Amino acid sequence: MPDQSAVKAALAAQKIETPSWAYGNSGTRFKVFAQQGVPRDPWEKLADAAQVHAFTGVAPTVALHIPWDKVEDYGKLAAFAREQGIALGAINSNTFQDDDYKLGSICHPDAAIRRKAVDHLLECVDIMDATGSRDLKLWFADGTNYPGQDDLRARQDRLAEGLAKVYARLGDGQRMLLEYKLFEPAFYATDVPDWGTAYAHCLKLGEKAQVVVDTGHHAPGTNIEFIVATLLRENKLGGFDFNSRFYADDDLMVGAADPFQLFRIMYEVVRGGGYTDQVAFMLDQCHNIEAKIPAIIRSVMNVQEATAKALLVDRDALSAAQRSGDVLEANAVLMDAYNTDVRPLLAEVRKEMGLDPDPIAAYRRSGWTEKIVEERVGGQQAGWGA
Ligand code: AOS
Ligand code: ZN
Ligand code: ZN
Repeated sequence: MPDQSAVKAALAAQKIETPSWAYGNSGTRFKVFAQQGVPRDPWEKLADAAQVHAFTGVAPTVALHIPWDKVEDYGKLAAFAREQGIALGAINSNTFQDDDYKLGSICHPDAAIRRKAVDHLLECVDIMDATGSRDLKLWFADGTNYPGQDDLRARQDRLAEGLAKVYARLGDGQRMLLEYKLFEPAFYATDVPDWGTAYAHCLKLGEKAQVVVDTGHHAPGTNIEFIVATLLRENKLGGFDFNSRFYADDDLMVGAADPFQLFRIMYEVVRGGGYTDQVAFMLDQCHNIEAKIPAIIRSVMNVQEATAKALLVDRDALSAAQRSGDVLEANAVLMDAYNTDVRPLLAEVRKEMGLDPDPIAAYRRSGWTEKIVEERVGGQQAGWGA
């Protein structure tokens, strides 16, 4: 059996990044239901993120999205984050909300549009310099809707060219995380549709380029843990965008739709030596109908629970069963860990960290919700419609 104190230490050391856009109002293309007390600017998003960290102890960074979180002085924003007891995390670029990008951004047939997109990405690296962020997270909405609309191979060439320009600008200790997505908003062909395409580009770019796995970006039934295992083997897993999906890119709370899948993913992370700072655990979610801060706390806890179960797998017993070809026993060892109620263990970890064992109850008692509802009038939309 894994050593309990080592498991607890590993859980206490976990870092889960929350996304700034999860704190703002969001919805589907049918309706955005505004909530009271949501942040009106990036500063207030950071103040909310600091609450999540204060009650969980494992959410010390917040991902920014440019331009949704545009400010005059990013150094000042980073200093404000530090005052709140947190830090700024990955910088997410946006090359999808401008009329110019109708036919794509860095894959666009027109060189002037490609230049504009690359300039935005370079600006994001400038922002990383100011905030001290390590990771530039790239997700491209580029693709085509109709066969023949554009040349699939030429688009790959343009993608490689644009990425290389941004890669060349990365400083020491900075990384580029390339996210793939099977579908949406392009429906016939997406320019970075799968881990293989992302991997091929990252491999050519160099070691500062890594693949990011968004759990909502696959076809139904995809074995995501296999992708995780493969990328880790190749030293190309840069991180995760965690969320849950029932149908498509639903961006629901991680661990809500399929906690077993999350456990299997976390097991491959642990098994593959990926439980280090090199693999970023980020949330990429929108809380459209539920209260946002408690939902983000719940999401962090869901990741912690899956991680705890993954750490509890009796790996010696598992490999003994695997070596002897004992199919049922091997499966049982894995399921034993998955079926363990890890909530008491995590409550102990929290107590040892000086935290309340029940972060959601503690948050609710804190009066923060009442305070922001009273103080903030006219909350900001996350910027993300669907
Ligand atoms: C889009 O589908 C991707 O998941 C992005 O990672 C993300 O949701 C968006 O870029 C917000 O920054
Ligand atoms: Zn994502
Ligand atoms: Zn997504």
